[in-house]
Amino acid sequence: MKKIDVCLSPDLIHLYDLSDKNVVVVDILRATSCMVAGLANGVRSITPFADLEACRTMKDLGYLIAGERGGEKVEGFDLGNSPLEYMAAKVKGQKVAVTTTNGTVAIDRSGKAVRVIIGAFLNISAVAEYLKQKKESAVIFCAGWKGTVNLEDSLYAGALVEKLQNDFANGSDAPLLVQSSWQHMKHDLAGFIKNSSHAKRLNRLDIHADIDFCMREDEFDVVPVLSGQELVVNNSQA
Ligand code: 3SL
Repeated sequence: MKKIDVCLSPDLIHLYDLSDKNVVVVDILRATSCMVAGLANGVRSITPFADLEACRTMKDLGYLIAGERGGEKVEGFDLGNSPLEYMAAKVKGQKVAVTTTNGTVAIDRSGKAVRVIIGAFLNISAVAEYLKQKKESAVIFCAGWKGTVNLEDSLYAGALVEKLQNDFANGSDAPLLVQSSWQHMKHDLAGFIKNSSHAKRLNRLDIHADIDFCMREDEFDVVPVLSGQELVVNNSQA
């Protein structure tokens, strides 16, 4: 039987052999929620960069450049890191290059995987169905915060493990851990997330609408996958 495993921090990913697995990268607040929202709303492609200055150079190649540090839009960039910005008319049909504190770092560290898939609550069922159709085992890779574990990514992992439980066996104790947390907190997701460290960090930016939006389940049915260097909507079922 295929296995599902969960990596709770980018600093632990070296412990996982990704070479024969699909990886679902998740950064609920807010990087992967932005990517899902953007690609579902007509953004042509999203190219992730761990390095800010490398991302900035993409402006000269005709890309819109997006990114945050400390949650705030980087000076001189076209977009910050709000999923609502990614759905604006000016972004439709455009190629976006993006850099964020944790999300794009996790994508960067997933390079050895068979497929890199972008997950969020916004497309959770679409991702679950996609993984079920594939023959490979999978790792849910939580972006966390600067190497530490966070609540919202771990709860997403628990929710996805729950959706996969009939098709995948647990690869370690981590899926069991996150699934029990999800079962405990899913009835008041917004309430628990409000008390998470990153929601508190973001409160000073007054972006409650972003946080509420990122908690919505199954708003979109797209599955973004990494194709070469860029994330695109999976159309081919490749
Ligand atoms: O760390 C990240 O990748 C970001 O999503 C963080 S923030 O929500 O923009 O602060």
